[in-house]
Amino acid sequence: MRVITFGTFDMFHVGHLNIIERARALGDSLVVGVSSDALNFSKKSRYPVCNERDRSRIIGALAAVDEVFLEESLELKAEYIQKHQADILVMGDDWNGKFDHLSDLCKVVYLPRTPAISTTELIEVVKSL
Ligand code: C2G
Repeated sequence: MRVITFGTFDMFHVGHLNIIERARALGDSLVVGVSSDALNFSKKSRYPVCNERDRSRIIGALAAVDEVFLEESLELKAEYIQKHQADILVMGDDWNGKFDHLSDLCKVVYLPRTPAISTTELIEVVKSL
C-alpha cells in the first residue's frame, strides 16, 4: 500500500516526524507533498521561514520517506493522489473532515496531532529569547 501525505513542514520538529512515521507505518511506501512557498504565501500572506528547496531536502532525507514532490495548490490533491497511485491519504486531525470527498479515490485517514508543539509556537519561543 502506498501512502501520501501533505504539509509545509516549516522549521521541522518532532510533531512533523511523528506524523510522517505514523503515515509510513500504515503502508509500504510514503510519498510526501511539500507545500510550495507560493502556496504558503497565498494561504498565510507570509513565506515559510525555510524555503521549499530546503524543506523538501529535509523531508526527502528521512528514512520513512520514499518520494517527495512540491504541492503547488491545495485544490490538486485528487491529481496528486492519482499521479502517485496512493492508496491512503494521511492528514493531521487539524484537517478533520476536510478531505472526505477524496475517499472515492483512496482511504482517507486523519491522525491526531502531537500535542504542545507547532511551528507557530517555536517562532514565539525564539522571538521571546
Ligand atoms: N502536525 C502534527 N502535530 C503537530 C504539528 C503538525 O501532527 N504538533 C502535522 C499536521 O497535522 C500536518 C503535518 O504535520 O498533517 C504538517 O503540518 P504543517 O506543516 O502545519 O502542514 P500544513 O500547513 O497544515 O499543510 O495540503 C495541506 C498543506 O500542505 C498544508
